[in-house]
Order: sequence, then C-alpha cells, then structure tokens
Amino acid sequence: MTNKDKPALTTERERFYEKIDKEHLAPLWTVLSDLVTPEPSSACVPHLWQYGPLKRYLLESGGLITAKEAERRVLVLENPGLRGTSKITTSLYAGLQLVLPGEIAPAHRHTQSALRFVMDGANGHTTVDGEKTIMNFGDFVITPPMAWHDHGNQSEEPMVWLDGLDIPMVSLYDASFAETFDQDAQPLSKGTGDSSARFGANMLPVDFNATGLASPIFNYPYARSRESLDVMRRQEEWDPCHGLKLRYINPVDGGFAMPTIGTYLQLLPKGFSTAPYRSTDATIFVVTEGRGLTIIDGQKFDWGPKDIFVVPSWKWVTHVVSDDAVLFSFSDRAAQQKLGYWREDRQHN
Ligand code: 1HN
Repeated sequence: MTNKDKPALTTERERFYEKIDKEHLAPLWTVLSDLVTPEPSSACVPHLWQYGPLKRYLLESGGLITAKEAERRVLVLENPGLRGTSKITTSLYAGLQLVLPGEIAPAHRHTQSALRFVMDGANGHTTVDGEKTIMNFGDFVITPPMAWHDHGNQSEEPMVWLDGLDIPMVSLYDASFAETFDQDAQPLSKGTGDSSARFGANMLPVDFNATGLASPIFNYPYARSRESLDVMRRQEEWDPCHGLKLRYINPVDGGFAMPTIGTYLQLLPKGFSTAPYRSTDATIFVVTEGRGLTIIDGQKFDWGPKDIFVVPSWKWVTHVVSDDAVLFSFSDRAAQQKLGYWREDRQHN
C-alpha cells in the first residue's frame, strides 16, 4: 500500500469527488500514501541558529517591550520548514527568553509543560508552585503541566534561557487550559532547595505518592550533571553514536523528567566522530561547551558555544568534535516511548 502511485484522476472520478465534497466527504485513495508513509516524512528541516545574532536581537527586543507587557519576552525559534507555526520541530516549541535585571515575568499556569535551559546570566530565578529556585548557566529547570510559574532577575545581568514546550502536542489534542495569577509573583510556600532535598538525594520521603508524571525535582543544576560526565570519562568507554550520554530522570520511577519531553546531556571528546545515528524523535541540541560540526542528512553545520541546532526525525546524524564538547538536547522521545512509536537505527558494528 505504501509505495504505490496514486490512482489516476479521470473526469468521472473528479466529478464524483466534487459531488461528495459538498457532503464533507473525501476519497481516501487520493491521500492515503501521504497519510501512511513507509518511513517518517517531515516538513521539519535541519537548521542551526548561531548564538551571537540571537542574543543581539533578544537584547534589542529588551528595548522594545518589558517582560511584564509581553508576559514572556521571547523570540521563537521557528523551523525554516514550519514557518508561521511557532514550531521548532513538528511536535515541539522552542524560544529564547530574556529577563532583564529587576523584571518579573508574571505568574501564570497552563497545560503545556516547559523546560528552561540557562544560556546566559547568573542568579536569575523562577518560582514553581510556591518554591523558588536560582538559575545559573547550564541548569535544566522544569515547569510541570498546570504548575504556577513566574520568573525574576534580581542580578545585575540580563538572564537568557531557552524555553522548550510541548505546545504542538497539546494543540494536537485540543487540550489547552491557561490561567493568570492575580499577583505578578506568587507567594512562596516552601524554602528554596526543598524539592532537591526531598527528592534529589537518591531518597524519597517514605510513603511518597506521586501526583503527576513530572519529576518532583525541578532544577537539575549544571554543576552536578557536568561533574558526572567528567568522572565517567575516566573510564574511557564511549558509545559509538553518543559518546557519553546521560538522561535526566524523574527520581520517583526512573522515567523521563518531563511527561512528554526527553532531556539529555552528553560529552563528546576532542577528535571524536560519532557513528551515523537516526531516531524518530526530532531533536534540539544546545552546545553548552566546545566546538565541532554536525552532518545531518549530508548537510554540514559548524557549531560553537551556545549555538542551537535541530535534527529532524529519521535523518542520519554524525557529530565531528574539534574541542571537548558538551551538548544538552531535548526531544519528544518521552511521549513517543509512552505511545510505543519510538525507533532508532545505528550504523556501526
Ligand atoms: C511560557 O509560559 C513561558 O513561562 C515561556 O516562561 C514561553 C511560550 C508559549 C506559551 C507559554 C514561560 C512560552 C510560555
């Protein structure tokens, strides 16, 4: 059924299609091969955004609108194959957010879950369901579905982070709810560090019962994840496709930190070239350290610190590393695995 040509369009058939069209009916056989493809076929294309221009435009936007007026002052990273849809991949949204010193991005909540990956600045903060956490470079911070969240910056420097949300997935299901809080900053009900003390020490409160699918830890500090990679590398055991790659987990069940989005941090040493790899989860990579180039479907993308690039579903990818590199990445793999769709393919022995 999959590779067949479409049935020919005859005058008789065309007349029939026009007739049934008025009744909101359509013939499957004219569209079937586009609906059920033998392998992933995506409008999403490979792309790289260099951080330099991104940051300049973001700071320029800081002179045009406040975080409060914008609600969120964000430049959306739109995939060139998906312009006008606010999507970086078919299933994910990404944008770069700026919070200037003294600003507050006001409290709200929504069905969509969000991740933050801190790109620039130090000592910014976000409050999630009554607990404030300080954000520094490389920290991975989550906002679970329907959790109240507001952001602030009491430092002297602009804070910039990458937001990743499952907006297209929630839209697909027409399941979006959102509310604003009646104050800019929500009141604090827990001390800073409470969730990492309870859940981030390889222990759980006895009799703990999870209430949702998101991790109860909401800040995964870069220093800790980075140190794990550094200690692991002494073993010199490299995965041919991934180098050293760690997945951020929900400590309650070892699952993904977020219900729909899988998040990872990997180390690729200088001189390493990864074996060709492809998977069904289109992936957004953030270069946290190092330099190299990535070949996606034969197309070359040179990268350096803080650049952001996208690998679409089922495209072969190879990384060639010129300086010790650390890559943060995220994709819809958490959702795909829960639904039983996810597949991968490797070219090595
Ligand atoms: C949102 O709530 C944030 O909380 C950022 O920082 C980006 C994009 C679309 C919808 C909600 C945030 C967002 C967003």
